[in-house]
Amino acid sequence: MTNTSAFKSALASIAGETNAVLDRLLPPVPGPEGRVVEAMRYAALDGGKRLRPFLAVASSDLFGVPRAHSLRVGAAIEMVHCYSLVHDDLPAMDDDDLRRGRPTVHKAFDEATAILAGDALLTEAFTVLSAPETHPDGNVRAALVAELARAAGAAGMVGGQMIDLRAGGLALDASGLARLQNLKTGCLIAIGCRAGAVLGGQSAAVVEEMGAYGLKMGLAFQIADDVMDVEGSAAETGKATGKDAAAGKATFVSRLGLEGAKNYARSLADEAVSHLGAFGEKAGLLREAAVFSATRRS
Ligand code: GRG
Repeated sequence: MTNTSAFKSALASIAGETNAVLDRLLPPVPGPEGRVVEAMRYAALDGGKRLRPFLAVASSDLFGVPRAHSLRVGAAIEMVHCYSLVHDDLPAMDDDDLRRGRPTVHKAFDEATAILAGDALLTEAFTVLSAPETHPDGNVRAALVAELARAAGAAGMVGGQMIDLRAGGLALDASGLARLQNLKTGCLIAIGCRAGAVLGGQSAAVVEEMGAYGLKMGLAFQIADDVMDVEGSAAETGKATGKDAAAGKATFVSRLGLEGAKNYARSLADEAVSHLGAFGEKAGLLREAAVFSATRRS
């Protein structure tokens, strides 16, 4: 098996395990409130690469963390990711009709239900992290809660989304774009890598090193998204393409050119890999994940 196919098969297998955990964590409920749970399940099940759970599990594997723990952390991060997609697709934000090859949540349900489903996915993630099934040590659980809160909030994803919504008026250059994307997308990608080290009881220095890997691979991942918006089709990506150019949005492609953006993504993947040096062969899947992020087509 080549390294890349080993990565793809690990990604698929962790996605399958994550889907089963999410299914168990989000059971349908009867009564009128059941509609929001139905929308949460629509948003969180059936679809998505599950890259963030993969990173949480593969990073945890470096430190011998039981899968039962790392899969719950991966599922919690995925809930936050799914909430961000549901809200990002709303008319008040990106106004998208298609996500993961299906109608977005506000199209399949309605806007109010989509807002509530996103809110409930976000809060449910913290219920999962704070439960003893996630880790027997309350200090570790508190550290995970703090990590996810920081990554998702105004100092992370929400802050990045705010900059993005204002970006038209900010005339961002490539380094301004990198900051935006580190906040908007990178923090939530990096948190899975950091969480693996936290679950494994590692020092702050190791948590930082894993986070640096995650941030760089996350930026490569985002640049590949900009490239796909120019080169990809909706059939390949499962969402509308060509939107950035149509909206006149600053992207890595508009700032660096198509080849410049691809080269930057590749060099970030190399930098990401340089943070894994201490783990030798054990980090093979994470190295491949960085390459995938820089060169992906979906
Ligand atoms: C609404 C608070 C709030 C934040 C939204 C992350 C985000 C912030 C919006 C997503 C917008 C977007 C399409 C960004 C491009 C990169 C990205 C995060 C793509 C989606 O992630 P994937 O490719 O998706 O991991 P799947 O469907 O595979 O999970």
